Amino acid sequence: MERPRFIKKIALLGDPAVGKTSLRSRYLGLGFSHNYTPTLGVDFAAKDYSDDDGELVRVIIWDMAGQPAFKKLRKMYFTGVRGVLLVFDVTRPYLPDRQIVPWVREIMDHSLKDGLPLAIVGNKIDLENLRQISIIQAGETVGVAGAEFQSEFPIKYFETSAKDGIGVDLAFTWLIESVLRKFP
Ligand code: G3D
Ligand code: MG
Repeated sequence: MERPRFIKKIALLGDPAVGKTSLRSRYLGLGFSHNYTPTLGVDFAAKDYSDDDGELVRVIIWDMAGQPAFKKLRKMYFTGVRGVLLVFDVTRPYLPDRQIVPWVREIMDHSLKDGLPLAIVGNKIDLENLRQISIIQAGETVGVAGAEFQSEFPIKYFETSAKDGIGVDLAFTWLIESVLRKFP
């Protein structure tokens, strides 16, 4: 097996049951299942990614339990994280001060460089009839998150369905490429 030249660590953050573990399985090509088991603590998986120059990068994707009780544990695993996928569920009411701001502050507390490349992900867009956060409100979260960052890090909003596989590769690929640009 070819050895990757770099290892980059990214993390999935967001409230419980928004779809973090499902997005990761989808990205890893493991499909989607409806057996919800809350992630306990942290859990990781790796995927090799070929960058533009055909160089192999091993991406370690940490799935962090969203429960407040795991905050201390998340901190321990945050060392070396170079990018974050911050997930919310578009079928819940729009509460950016709770869905976005605390997570961005957590990222700021743990990252040495005043922020990190951040993909904000509105998940479960397949549940159209249950949707409570409009695409316009969802897009505004980029500004909400950006206001917390002290320096220039790329932030972008993506809409996904882990269930149907929509937007998932796009979000992960953008994040990984942003990480490779910021932390070559
Ligand atoms: P978490 O890791 O953020 O805690 P999970 O969330 O990935 O465990 O998902 C929580 C629940 O949401 C699961 O449902 C899962 O199947 C569902 N889910 C995740 N992503 C999507 C999506 O894109 N669309 C739909 N419709 N459901 C999704 P259950 O039924 O097991 O509670
Ligand atoms: Mg989980």
